[in-house]
Amino acid sequence: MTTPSAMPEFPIAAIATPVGVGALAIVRMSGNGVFEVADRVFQKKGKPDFSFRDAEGFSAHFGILSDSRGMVDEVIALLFRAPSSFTMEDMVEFTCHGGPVVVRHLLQALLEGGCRLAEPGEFTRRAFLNGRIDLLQAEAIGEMIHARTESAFRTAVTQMQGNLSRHLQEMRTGLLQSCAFLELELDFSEEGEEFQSREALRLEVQRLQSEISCLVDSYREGHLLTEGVATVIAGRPNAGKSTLLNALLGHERAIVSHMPGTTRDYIEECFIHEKTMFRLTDTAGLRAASEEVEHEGIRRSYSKISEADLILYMLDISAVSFTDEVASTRELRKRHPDARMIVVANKTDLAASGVGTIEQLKLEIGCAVVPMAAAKGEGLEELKSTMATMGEGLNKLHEASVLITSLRHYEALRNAVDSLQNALQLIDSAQPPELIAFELRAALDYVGEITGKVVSEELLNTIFAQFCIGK
Ligand SMILES: Nc1nc2c(ncn2[C@@H]2O[C@H](COP(=O)(O)OP(=O)(O)OP(=O)(O)O)[C@@H](O)[C@H]2O)c(=O)[nH]1
Ligand SMILES: [Mg+2]
Repeated sequence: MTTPSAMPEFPIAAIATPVGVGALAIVRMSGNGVFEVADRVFQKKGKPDFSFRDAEGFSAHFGILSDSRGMVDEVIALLFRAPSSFTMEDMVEFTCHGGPVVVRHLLQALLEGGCRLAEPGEFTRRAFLNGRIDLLQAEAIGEMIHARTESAFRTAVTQMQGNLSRHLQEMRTGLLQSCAFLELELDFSEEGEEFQSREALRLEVQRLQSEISCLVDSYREGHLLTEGVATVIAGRPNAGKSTLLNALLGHERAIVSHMPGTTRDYIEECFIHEKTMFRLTDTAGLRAASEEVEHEGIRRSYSKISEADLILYMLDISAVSFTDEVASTRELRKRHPDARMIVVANKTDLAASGVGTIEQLKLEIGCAVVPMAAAKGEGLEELKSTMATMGEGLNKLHEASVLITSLRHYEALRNAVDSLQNALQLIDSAQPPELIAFELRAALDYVGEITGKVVSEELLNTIFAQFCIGK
């Protein structure tokens, strides 16, 4: 499974902390030969004979680090001996003062000393290739670093601890057992012996299929946790959509004007409320547009609506053409049954008969209706708390130990469910064991793709390319 680029022929080095000014920064290296490189560039204070080769693992040393032009900085060197390190290789980490130029010089010294610059995610990739973590855990590290909400963070931590990995491993063991029985039958085909009755096999495959299906279903909530709730503000021109976007964000992001058709292209911004992240999209108002640019804007509005987890349908209650708006919201709900919807009845300050109409709307549309005067910020808190109820459900979910959050895992598991479904059909139609075993093997491979038991070079490249250099 090792590859030319991942072969530990050269030690690798990279800056592990963000570029910029800070109190401290870390430059790390890993692989065969890091102690020799460290000896070339580092001089321990008061111990001229000190050598990393003789020092113990988990030891810290204070000294001067120099490149070819002289002293770079006073640093602390942390030494890790294989296999007790993040990558399971020999590692040295230097903590220096956190200036961008200092850090660059330090890295330069390590490159001159015999390291090569690490590729993105290469430290984590080595940790995976050397068997310290599986692919799921490696991805969880990436998700944890990028988590922007408490719940996304908790889910990543759970995944990093290996709960999902263990669950998948149990499934693989079950599948392997059934495969082994079927393959034994092939060896004893002349005797026509069954090592596991077809009924028992059927029950086992069914059990695994329903367990995997549960995981597949958890993706809907899981991806909302990590990627945020895709929330689209839609409605007719001039309803006050851009005013609402600005009010939720707390700053003037979108242009607001009394001219209908102001917003042409959609605008996306993140908004975090009560631990949940919402990806807000303000869209062009929906109407029969005569002009080409607006027409394209409206096409994009519909496309965003079709990807939404939550639709905030906004209407101007002071001008509401009641039957038209009821028809529009019903149509949207019919077309997007999976998305949740909140109707925002805006401009209550202008509508004398507002309250009556809102009650009517609730009855006619059958979903949450929040009255609002967006321009004054009235109703904003009620809307936020209605949005948060969706978030609350999500925040409870992270306590459930296994949850699918990545599209890659979702697709692999869906393929596994399909293969198991094929296997069930073959069992029911009394097909020969080799055909059934073939489908079980396929399911086994799909599940194995997730943890990295079965994995291609291309897949690894795609996964680790998303990491930063130094991780
Ligand atoms: N009276 C009143 N006016 C509002 C309220 N909310 C927004 N408006 C006004 O309504 C007009 C349209 O607001 P926008 O936020 O631009 O509306 P929009 O839905 O984004 O419009 P398009 O981008 O054209 O689709 C502006 O003049 C706003 O000041 C409100 O609660 N009360
Ligand atoms: Mg607008």
